[in-house]
Order: sequence, then C-alpha cells, then structure tokens
Amino acid sequence: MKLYGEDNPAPNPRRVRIFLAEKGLTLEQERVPLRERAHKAAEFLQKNSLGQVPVLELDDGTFLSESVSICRYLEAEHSQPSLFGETSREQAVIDMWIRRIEFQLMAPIANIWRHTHPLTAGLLTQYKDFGESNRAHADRAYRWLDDELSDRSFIAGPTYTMADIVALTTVDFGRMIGVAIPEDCSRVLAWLQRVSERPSATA
Ligand SMILES: N[C@@H](CCC(=O)N[C@@H](CS)C(=O)NCC(=O)O)C(=O)O
Repeated sequence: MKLYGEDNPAPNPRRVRIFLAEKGLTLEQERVPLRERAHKAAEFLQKNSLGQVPVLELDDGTFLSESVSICRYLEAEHSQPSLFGETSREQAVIDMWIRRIEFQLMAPIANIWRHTHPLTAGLLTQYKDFGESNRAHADRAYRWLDDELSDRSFIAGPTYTMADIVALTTVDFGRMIGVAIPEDCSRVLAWLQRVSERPSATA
C-alpha cells in the first residue's frame, strides 16, 4: 500500500496523515509536488483522473482518491480507535458533520483560495468579487459552528472523530490564506486549541 500526497499546507493529504497518526499506522508515502504540476502528469492521471492528491494505492493495484474515502477504507481495515463511529447513530452523526464542514466551511474557504489568492491566479480565471464575497460565508459558518459547539468538546460529539480532522485541516488552511476565525468565536477557538494539542496535529 502506498499513499501519494503533498506536504503542508495542502489540506486534503494532511487529513490522511492526521488519521494515520491517530490510528498509530504508518504507510509508505510518496510526495507529488503540486507546484511542479506533478499531479497533472499523464502518469499520475492514471492513478486519479482528476489529478488531485491524496491517492492511496492498494496492494491489488486499486487507486483510491478522496481523502475521506481513503480514511474510511483504512478505518474498515483497522477499526480501533474508531474515528468514524461505532453505532449506526454515531456513524450517521459523524458523516453529517464531515459533510457539513465540507459544504459550509471548506467550500467558502476553497472559493477564497481559488478566486483571490495570487498562487492560484495562473490556474483559472479568477472572479475576485466572487472570491471576496465568500469571506462573509466563512464568517457565517464560523458563527454557526460556534453556537453548535456550546454543548460538546468536539465537532460531532464528546469524542474526537474524522469530523475534527476535516475541520482542523480546513481551519488551518483558511488561516494560512488569511481567513481568520472571528475573535468572538470563543468555542471554535477553544476547540482549535484542543485538537491542535494532539500529537497528530503536527502531521
Ligand atoms: N475532495 C478531494 C479534494 C482533493 C484536492 O483538492 N486536493 C488538492 C490538494 S489539497 C489538489 O490536489 N489540488 C490540485 C487540483 O485540484 O488540481 C479530497 O478530499 O481528497
């Protein structure tokens, strides 16, 4: 098995590395340098036709892409500690929160990245007004998340799960490109400190 990824700050490969650290697993890894466009080379497109990382190559030659799907596969192979939930209720709640973080928070941050950041300017036609308009969406998402965290320590409940990994990588990437957590979102800030103190956060 081999994991193709990219160093930080790329958020999606980091999800898998944090997941592996939480599970205490190690895998052979190969860096795919995005700045050199290695992810769009013909050889890599054979592994993932979307030309994105991470990709997990299984021993039977299957290539899995999509960071959450890769982690689901690894969870099925190594069930403990559970990061996707044990009961059907836990699993559904965690899945709901992964999707909510991706749609509510990751989507506006990705739009800000693609449409306002100098590093992506050569990759697409940037619509700067559209990109900037997403700052208000990200702010709204942070305030909504702050209210949600009033009754629990982690994104999907009382324990750390895959939803925290998706949120942490998103929040850190946002901070890196200048999307700050609003200062009055004290619960989100406390959550960020809690998850950042885990050894896995250095992955
Ligand atoms: N939904 C995918 C997103 C993967 C993704 O966008 N990866 C970024 C690196 S963080 C990438 O490869 N970007 C290059 C591109 O989209 O062309 C996942 O969760 O794995």
